Amino acid sequence: MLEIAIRAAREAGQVLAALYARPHEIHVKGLRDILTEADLAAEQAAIGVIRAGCPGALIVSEETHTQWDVRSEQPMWFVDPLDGTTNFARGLPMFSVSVGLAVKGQVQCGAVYDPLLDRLYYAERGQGAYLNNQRLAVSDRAKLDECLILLDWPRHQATREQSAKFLHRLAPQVDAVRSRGSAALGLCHVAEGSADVYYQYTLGPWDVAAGIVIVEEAGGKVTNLHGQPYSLDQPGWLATNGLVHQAIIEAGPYQ
Ligand code: 2AM
Ligand code: CA
Repeated sequence: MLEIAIRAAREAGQVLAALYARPHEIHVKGLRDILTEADLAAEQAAIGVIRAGCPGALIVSEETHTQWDVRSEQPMWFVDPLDGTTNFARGLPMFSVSVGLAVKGQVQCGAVYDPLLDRLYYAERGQGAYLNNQRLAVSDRAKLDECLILLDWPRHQATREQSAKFLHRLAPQVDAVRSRGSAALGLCHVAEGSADVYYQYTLGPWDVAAGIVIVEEAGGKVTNLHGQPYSLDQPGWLATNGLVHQAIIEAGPYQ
C-alpha cells in the first residue's frame, strides 16, 4: 500500500511540475478557494494509480469525492492532488501532492511529494518516516523561545480571526513564524525537524492524512487544537515535536 501511495504521489507530482510554468485555467470554488486544470489532471493521475493497484478501493479525493464515514470498516484513500493551489496558481513554488491510506480512522501509510524539489516524504505505521532515503526525526527543541511555528490560514473570516488571535499570543514567545500555504508540507517540516510546530484551524482529511503518519513515525505528536485525539473528519490540527505540545496548548487556542 505504501508503494501505491508513493507511486500515486509521484505521478500526480509529475503532472503538476509539467503544468506549473504554463498559464492556468482558474475556477472559483468558494471564498478564497480556487481550482485549476492542474488539480484535476493531477487527481486523474493519482486516482489512476490507486485504482490500478487497489481495485475497488474507496478514494476520497479533494476534487471528487462522495460521502464517507471515518468509522467505516472500509479502507479509505485520502488524496489531495494539489495541496497549495493558491501558491501554484500564483507561481509560488510551494505545493505538494498528499496521498494517505486510513483504516477505521487510523492512517496506515502515506506519501507527500514536492515535485519541484523532488522531495518525497513517506511513512508506514511502525516503520519510521523518510525523506527520499533518509530517516526523519522531529526536532529536540523543548523551549518555546527556540521554536519555529508554521501555520496556514483558514478561508473564512471568523476562523481566520481565531487563528490570528492564537498567533498574537504565540508570536512574541517563539523564535520564528512562517506560513507556506501547503498543509501537507507544513506537517512534513515538523517531521523533518526544520519546523517545531504546525497548526491550522480548518483542514480537510486529504490535507492531513499522509502528514499525520509521517509526523507520528518521525516521533512527533498530532492532536486537535485542544490537545485531544484527532479525528479525520474534524477541521482543527496541531502537530509538534511532542516536547512543546503542552506549552502550545496552554498558549491557546483562542475560540
Ligand atoms: P489546498 O491548497 O488544497 O486548498 C493553506 O491555507 C493550506 O490549508 C492549504 O494546504 C489548503 O489546501 C489548506 N486549507 C485551507 N483552508 C482549508 C479548508 N477550509 N479546507 C481544506 N483545506 C484548507
Ligand atoms: Ca487541494
